[in-house]
Amino acid sequence: MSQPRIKRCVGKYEVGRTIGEGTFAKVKFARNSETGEPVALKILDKEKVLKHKMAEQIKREIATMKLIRHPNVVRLYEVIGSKTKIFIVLEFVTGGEPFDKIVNHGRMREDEARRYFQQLINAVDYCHSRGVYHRDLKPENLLLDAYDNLKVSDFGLSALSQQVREDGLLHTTCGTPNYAAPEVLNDRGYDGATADLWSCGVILFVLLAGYLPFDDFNLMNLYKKISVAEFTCPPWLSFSAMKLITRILDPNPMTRITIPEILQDEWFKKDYKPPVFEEKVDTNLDDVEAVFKDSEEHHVTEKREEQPTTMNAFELISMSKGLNLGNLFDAEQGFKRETRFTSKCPANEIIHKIEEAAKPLGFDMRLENVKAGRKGNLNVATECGWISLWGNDEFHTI
Ligand code: 3AM
Repeated sequence: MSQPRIKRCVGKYEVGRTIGEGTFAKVKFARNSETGEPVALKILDKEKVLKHKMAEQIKREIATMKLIRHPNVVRLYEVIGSKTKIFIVLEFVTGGEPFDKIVNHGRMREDEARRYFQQLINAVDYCHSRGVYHRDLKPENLLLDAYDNLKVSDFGLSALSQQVREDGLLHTTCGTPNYAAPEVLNDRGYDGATADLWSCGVILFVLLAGYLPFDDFNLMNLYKKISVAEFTCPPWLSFSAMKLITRILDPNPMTRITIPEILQDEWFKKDYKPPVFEEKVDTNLDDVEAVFKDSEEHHVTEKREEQPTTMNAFELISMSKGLNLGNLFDAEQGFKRETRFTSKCPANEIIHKIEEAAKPLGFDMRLENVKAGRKGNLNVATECGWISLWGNDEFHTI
């Protein structure tokens, strides 16, 4: 028989299954119980965030992200905090990841890759123009919506991934430097804009080639290859695609192609559609402030509730003495009937409904053993004059 479902709520969000483990957080599916809207909840450990004195930077980044509205950037709706956790409420993106397509079907046609790349550049350009840099662009951060549009996630949340670096988790969860620019690996300080562009170049290469431009089992060798941009384009690449990739994967950030130059590139320009987005964004940042204040009044509660299980007909029959088909054949037991049902409604609502239905029929209702509380039992006894036998058209008096 099905077990009672545990319902977990964070504020107004009903939390569901785990979607995945990101680089710095667990991601869960959730639903806004007021609007029914699905969301993705990124869950962070508050203690870790605060321990590393990253709060100010993370707060700034989250606040900036709330101001970003772009069709190719995963929307950050709000941030909420409980006593121990920080929940970043994000737009739920349903179409999977473009890199799953490569894993399942191999490299993409140039037209398809170009469309994703154009959307990626649109997102990156928009965020850069607002002073937000990704600093960790890689396949896991690219999602697809139901209309096959690219959405970049974790934009501007670089403080969070740096946090993981300090925790040492980078080596296990986001340990791959394959997408990082040479100047990022040198770690001598870098410009976020040009570094992001390099990663876009690696992403474009993977979309078109089906494999990484820089790869080596040995990390030192990999670093060397990246630092001098040692890669070879596959023979099936068009000359103009190859030219663009080579201009992006320039190891010198000072001479690397810029976004305005990419927008003028022949290969890039084909079928380009400029993005349409909301210019005016009116956003309240009180929630961001509240999460990082340590007073209890700002915390949401995390609740776990046992949900009534929805039962199928067989489960109902097996639970219920009254509905045991044996009763129909065992004369000794008489016609005592018991019907069980489950409902998500509160007890008083159920009682009210039963009374409403029973009164006009002249039934005498008695309520027994009503225990208050979430899991209290409720027995309703009624003296009734009529009963309908299951599967029989006639009514029998008892
Ligand atoms: O573990 P996988 O790769 O299946 O796609 C993201 C990744 O899935 C998903 O959560 C996992 C860890 O990052 N994810 C992240 N943000 C998401 C969002 N806003 C998301 N899925 C849907 N909507």
